[in-house]
Amino acid sequence: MPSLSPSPTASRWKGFANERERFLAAYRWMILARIFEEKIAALYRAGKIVGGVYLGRGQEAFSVALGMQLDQAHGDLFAGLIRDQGGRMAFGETLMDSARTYLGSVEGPMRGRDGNIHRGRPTRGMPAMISHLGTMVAVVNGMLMAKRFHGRVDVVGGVTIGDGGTSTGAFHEGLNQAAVEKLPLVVAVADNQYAYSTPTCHQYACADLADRAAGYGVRGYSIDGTDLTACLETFHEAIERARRGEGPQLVVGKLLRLAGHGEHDDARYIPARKRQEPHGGDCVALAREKALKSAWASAKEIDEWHAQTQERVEEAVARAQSEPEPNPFRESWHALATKHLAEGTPPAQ
Ligand SMILES: Cc1ncc(C[n+]2csc(CCOP(=O)(O)OP(=O)(O)O)c2C)c(N)n1
Ligand SMILES: [Mg+2]
Repeated sequence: MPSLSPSPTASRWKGFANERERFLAAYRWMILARIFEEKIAALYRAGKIVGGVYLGRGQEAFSVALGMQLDQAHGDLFAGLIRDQGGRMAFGETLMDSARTYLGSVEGPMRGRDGNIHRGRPTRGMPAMISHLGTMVAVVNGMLMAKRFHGRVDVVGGVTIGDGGTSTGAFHEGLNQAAVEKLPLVVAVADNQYAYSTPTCHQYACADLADRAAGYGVRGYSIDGTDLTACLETFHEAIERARRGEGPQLVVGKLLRLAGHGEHDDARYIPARKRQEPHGGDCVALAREKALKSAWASAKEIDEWHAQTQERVEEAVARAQSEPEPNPFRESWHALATKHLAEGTPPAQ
């Protein structure tokens, strides 16, 4: 979506000519994710969305910085969770795939049969999300091992998880396996201070989740997940190290969930003072401030990006709303993974 397209020459900024271009491209993905999710939340409140709506508000910088710097065309993988609208789109998911899945269109990758966040396109490096926390690590491990068996050792898999998800057995088993197999895996832990209403003091006893990296024998990073530049630089390094064969990288981003667990939750258990504390800021507002302060963009330009994005989102949603739902009498209810149904391709008539 950003007009600032990657140039093949630069390396430090992963295909972008300079820091400004990379930063603004990421910022514009963040704006798209924020505006799209606000629209989806409004539709949810109007009763137009079936199932839950979970927002990545406050986590866009951390999510986009990983998704944008992985290389879909090269064969990299990105497995996002419920707060990764930004990362998914920055990696390569189209706005129409997102809109169609939320609105139950038969034209979407899940043929309108699986809702909202459980969407993906495995053949394009995006496995469909499994809700059971921690399990996506093993899924990406398996995809990376399959690539390895086919001689591809230069692809990287990105997988995201929350602070709560790191307490599961599946997360431990997956990360341990990736470490032992030295898989090119980048694990992004969005430590947003809550799992539903459980604060992190009841979630883990170590000082920082990145401290666990040593126990797995992997490299750990702990960063301010609201600082887009820090996110971009850290994920750039983590991806490059994984690609060079240095094994899994564990990146922990400190931030705050700026929404309820889902839109059904008003988050009244999160004290207002948290927003004034370190890592409690809004990464989209902070990125705007930095863009203005660095004279990388003017307020007018940013306002125009917002207006254009809003229009694009309205168009995508209107189009998805005008499309049919799956016809229960004609639809084949086989798993979407079966060959003839893969990723939304309709069965041969
Ligand atoms: C194994 C498992 N246990 C419980 C749940 C129910 N559940 C869904 S989201 C969630 C909270 C997740 O918190 P966290 O990992 O911190 O992610 P966040 O929602 O904060 O992004 C829970 C407990 C689940 N999906 N899977
Ligand atoms: Mg959490």
